Amino acid sequence: MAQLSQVAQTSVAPEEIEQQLVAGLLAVHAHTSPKYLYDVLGSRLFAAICELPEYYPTRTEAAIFAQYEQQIAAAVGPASVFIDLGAGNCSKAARLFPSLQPRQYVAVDISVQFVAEAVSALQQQFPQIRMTCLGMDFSAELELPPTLDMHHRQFFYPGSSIGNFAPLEALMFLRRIRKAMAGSNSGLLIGVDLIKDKAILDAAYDDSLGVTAAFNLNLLHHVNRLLDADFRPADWRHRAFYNSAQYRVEMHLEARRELTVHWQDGGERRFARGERIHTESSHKYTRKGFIEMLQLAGFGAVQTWTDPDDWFMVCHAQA
Ligand code: AVI
Repeated sequence: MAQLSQVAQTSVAPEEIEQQLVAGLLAVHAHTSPKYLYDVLGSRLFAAICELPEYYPTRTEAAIFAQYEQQIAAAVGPASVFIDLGAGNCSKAARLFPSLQPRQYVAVDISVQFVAEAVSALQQQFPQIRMTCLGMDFSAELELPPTLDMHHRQFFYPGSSIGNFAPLEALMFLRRIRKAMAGSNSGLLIGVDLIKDKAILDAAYDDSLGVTAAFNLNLLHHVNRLLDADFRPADWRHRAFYNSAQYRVEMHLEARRELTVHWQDGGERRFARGERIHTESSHKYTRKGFIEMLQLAGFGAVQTWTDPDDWFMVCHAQA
């Protein structure tokens, strides 16, 4: 049986996490990073969101990959080192393996344990592909092992996760990816959610079963564990809406009554009734705007594929 060639983890110090969380909670407009939505339960709730009728991105992107499989494979080219950023259960990359035929697969995720299990199952299905797992918060820095081939590096960033960065951060992130492609024949395959009717966007982030509400409220349990805080989810309401001036869906938690939250070392914050914590932004792009951003980040030729409604776009950008 083929073995995983490498499993490595870089982790963020707990003090850094605490400082970042407290600074956000004490800000005039309280906010938390969207990464705190993803503890074990949060990741499961996100997987459930992807199955919801209102949440179109996952199925629309999958349909684009299925319809344009051959064209996408031709853009990526065979025998690549396929680097999956935020690999999760690796299912999106695995679906492309038969057409892409990568030489090596590198699954990168903040949770190396979760991804390592998925990769060992995949390794048995595709013994000819060398597989590596890297546990890292690649949103902050992208340090790949020096042993990894510099040539034919193809990065994969599906699911419109790029939208969870503010536009300037997204540009910096794309620049870091571009810099990590020093060799020839490299590129980026990325999924991007496009601007559309507000009603469709509002429903996608505030579904009728309340799964997205549970996903958002679960952040409070996660923060309670990380900060030894006393948030009570019942005191908070999920709010999600498309902000058309900023081209982004915003998720907030809104206090149902006046309350004070306490955390370790005597920290506290009073929230007025109706006051909010901004927990996530999901930026939407136009095709033209995103191509311009790729060019600003230093990429070369770009190819795009969309669904018939132009709701979602898959792009391949050459180094
Ligand atoms: C992971 N990310 C691309 C999702 C999005 O659509 O922004 C997260 C999400 N938040 C609420 N629903 C889905």
